[in-house]
Amino acid sequence: MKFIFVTLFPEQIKAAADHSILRRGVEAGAIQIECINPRDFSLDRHHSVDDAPFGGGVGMVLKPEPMVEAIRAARAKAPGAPVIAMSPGGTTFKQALAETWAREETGLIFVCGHYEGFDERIYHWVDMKISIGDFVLTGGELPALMIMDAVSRFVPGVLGKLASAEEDSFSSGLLEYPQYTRPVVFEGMEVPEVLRNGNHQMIARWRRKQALKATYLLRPDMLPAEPDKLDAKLLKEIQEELEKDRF
Ligand code: 4GY
Repeated sequence: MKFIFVTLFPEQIKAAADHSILRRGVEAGAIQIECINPRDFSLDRHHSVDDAPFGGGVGMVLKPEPMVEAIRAARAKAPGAPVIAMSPGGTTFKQALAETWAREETGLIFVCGHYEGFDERIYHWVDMKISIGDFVLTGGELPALMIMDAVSRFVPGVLGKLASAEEDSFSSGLLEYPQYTRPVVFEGMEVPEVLRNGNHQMIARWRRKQALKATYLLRPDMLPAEPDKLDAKLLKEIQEELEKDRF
């Protein structure tokens, strides 16, 4: 899977991808990361990439020429790849999109802005605007890195053999069940007995119930509209237990 970043700060991208699972993914050849710097396409003497906004106001705006030439260079390296601009005003990124994009054989192109933003005309060369949440950052690099990270987990060869992105929280449609490791008792808090007795059917049932309970309490909007027989039974148990605990 090829990720191309159009960015004025390629070092930030390379540093973030140089650790842990992403680094292994690169070393294994499962993902490739490339950066294209608009500054390399600036034609003036000072290699400038920004300028003052027409109409006045604070800050600087990214000039269209170097930005668009950098996007063209990215498109040439990944023909057919969607060009995604990171913007707080875009559509909110979701786990389902991470799964979809991991199957994108053309790769992905992220356009990262800085300062007060892009000259509006660059959006003519962009396929979509994506936001990672309702807040404003200093640049699009961190959002683009977050998206690459979420997408990479679904690319074959990135997670270890035993881990699967499809099996974890959100992909299952529920929040994660609690996990424990040694010691059995930590500062007076014990690992639930069911996880230690080796009954795999009971463990699976307990985990499903805990995932449903966490989702019921924290993200009821994510619960299945039409739960199957087991989920319906577990949800009923959860509600009855919570009701009992109120007194
Ligand atoms: N939130 N989601 C975000 C962001 C920074 C000025 C354009 C976000 O995606 N991007 O805050 N980006 C801005 C900074 C130029 C990008």
